[in-house]
Amino acid sequence: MHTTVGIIGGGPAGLLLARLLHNAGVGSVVLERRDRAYVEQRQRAGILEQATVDALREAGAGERLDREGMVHDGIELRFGRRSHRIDFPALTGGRSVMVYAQTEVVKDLIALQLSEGGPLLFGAEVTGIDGADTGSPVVRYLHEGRAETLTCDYVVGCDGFHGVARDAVPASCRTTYERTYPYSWLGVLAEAPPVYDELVYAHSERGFALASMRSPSVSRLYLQVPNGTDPGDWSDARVWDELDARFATDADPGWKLERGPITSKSVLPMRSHVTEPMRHGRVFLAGDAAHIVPPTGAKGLNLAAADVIVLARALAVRQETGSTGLLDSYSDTCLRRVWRAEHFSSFMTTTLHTDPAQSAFETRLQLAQLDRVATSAHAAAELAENYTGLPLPR
Ligand code: FAS
Ligand code: PHB
Repeated sequence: MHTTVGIIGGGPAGLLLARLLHNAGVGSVVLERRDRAYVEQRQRAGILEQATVDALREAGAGERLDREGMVHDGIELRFGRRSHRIDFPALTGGRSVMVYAQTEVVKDLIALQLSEGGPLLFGAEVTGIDGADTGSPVVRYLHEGRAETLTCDYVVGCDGFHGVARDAVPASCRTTYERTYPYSWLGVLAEAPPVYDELVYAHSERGFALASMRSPSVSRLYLQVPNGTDPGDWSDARVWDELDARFATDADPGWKLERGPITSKSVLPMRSHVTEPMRHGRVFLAGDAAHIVPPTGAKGLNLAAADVIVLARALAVRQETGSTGLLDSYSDTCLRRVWRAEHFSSFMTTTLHTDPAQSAFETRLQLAQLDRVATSAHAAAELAENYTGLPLPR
């Protein structure tokens, strides 16, 4: 098979790229290792920045998003047993976020791609890329037990953190930046109506907690837990008791979450990771294949979308005019945004979580920073601007 753009990975980055290229008349093929059911049920992000929502609408995937997505104009911070609301539109000149789960974004994009797009192959495991430095790189993959090849003008690695595309950037040209964190998240999905209108981020001496949602009847909740935690050690009752303890405030001591059956429990380690450059020859990296952020800033999915929005425009301009200017600046353009999001995500993570080894002095510094956000419009605006997402490079 030959195509203009070979896309490795059918996650949000790969699927959105294929849609934007389809709409720009640029041919592509998506190779996804797992089957459709697996990719569509994989619980991940839940918050969409305005730029991501705009791109999904432009890609033709806005109909269900606009019908079922929940616009949120703020978040609540809880710390020192008090609470403070961050008003996004007031602090950012009108911006907000959308609560719409990654699972639903992926379902919408897959349905579109299969109904009116280029080839999307499930169960196609890419094993390597040859000729990244040539004019026609070749993607090797296994499909239905057969070894196959796809020749391309360009290859885009949207294959996530554990993918193979990153290896196409020779170690001699690649720089890796990484930070790990001394805690993880226990994430639960519960058939329980969220009793909070907006997401609640809580700093407590017992550790971090986050109350998010998937719909008016399904809650998505997170607890800071030690690395290596076994979800099996957390009974439903223990999860709910701990959540209530961490969200407690003096102003409303009776406030409690509505409880319901917990349908999934998983432990997510925290990591910050950046690979530079995000391009080598005719191979480009996008999304988690190039960078990982801890989810406290809700940036993961949105960064992946930002990468492919920039790349789709660059590939469309190259096809229309032959100019490779935007392709040549792709890595630098995206890395500026990536490092901003890395900084914000690390700030949110280290300010809101309690490192088991931290001193009482460090805890005081965290509370002083949170008090600053609660009492200074400038500090609150800084958080709101980053959370709602900085404008994409034009
Ligand atoms: P993805 O990892 O989503 O997709 C990569 C795809 O490539 C996968 O479908 C994989 O099967 C496929 N693939 C891999 N190797 C392949 C190969 N060799 N051949 C073919 N296909 C291959 N972000 C938030 O903002 N909030 C959250 O709560 C949140 N929770 C997360 C929970 C987890 C467990 C993880 C891992 C991430 C979470 N994130 C969260 C971040 C998440 O949203 C990612 O940023 C987002 O999925 C990135 O999308 P992609 O870059 O498309 O990578
Ligand atoms: C989620 O809804 O899964 C979610 C929301 C905000 C975050 C992380 C995860 O910061």
